[in-house]
Amino acid sequence: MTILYSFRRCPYAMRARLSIALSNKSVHLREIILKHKPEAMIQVSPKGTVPVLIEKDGHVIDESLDVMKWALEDSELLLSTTASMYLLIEENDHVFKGWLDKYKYADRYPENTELYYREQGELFLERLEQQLSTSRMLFSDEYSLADLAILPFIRQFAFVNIEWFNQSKYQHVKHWLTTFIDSELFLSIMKKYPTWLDSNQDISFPER
Ligand SMILES: N[C@@H](CCC(=O)N[C@@H](CS)C(=O)NCC(=O)O)C(=O)O
Repeated sequence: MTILYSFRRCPYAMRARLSIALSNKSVHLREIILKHKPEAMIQVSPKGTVPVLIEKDGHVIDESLDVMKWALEDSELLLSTTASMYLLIEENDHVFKGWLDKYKYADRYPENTELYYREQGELFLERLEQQLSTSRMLFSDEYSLADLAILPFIRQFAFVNIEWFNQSKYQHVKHWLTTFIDSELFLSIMKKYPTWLDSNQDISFPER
């Protein structure tokens, strides 16, 4: 059985679970705690980040975007993924994510203010706002790989200061995020599971 090491609130693990939930594949979910990573996970992926997927033949996939591709292989969603979608995901992962961390933990980065970090992050929000002004999702009216990959990070950005976000000017982004958070899909990947311990039984995910 395929195994997925996951952490419920990690946006990278969320994008992996979203893709699996939308696929015809299922995994044995092992919910971990980042402070106490299981030895079995570190052994197969020493870099110690989630998600980590171990295929039936032992092959390890420990980058979230690769887990998405694994889950969605041969699916229309993956086949219709364009270069500009990958570019946007790259901007999310390599630029926006950095500002998100600094905004979220501004006290750890005193060289600039929380407001400064938020404004840097907002440059990406503005970009998304523009795209969402012409379609319900980022590239069309349907979820694309980019929506699934990026939404968990925008959710995190919003919840750093939800009062600010709710009164912000990003009407389309707000609507896009609310639709996502209220969706069956999102609820289905945010169920709470007990922490996996070596002795515990794995949990089948998704519950179908
Ligand atoms: N590039 C990796 C990043 C994954 C990542 O950084 N995950 C975080 C949790 S959200 C993590 O496991 N951090 C290790 C730690 O906090 O110890 C991916 O896309 O899978």
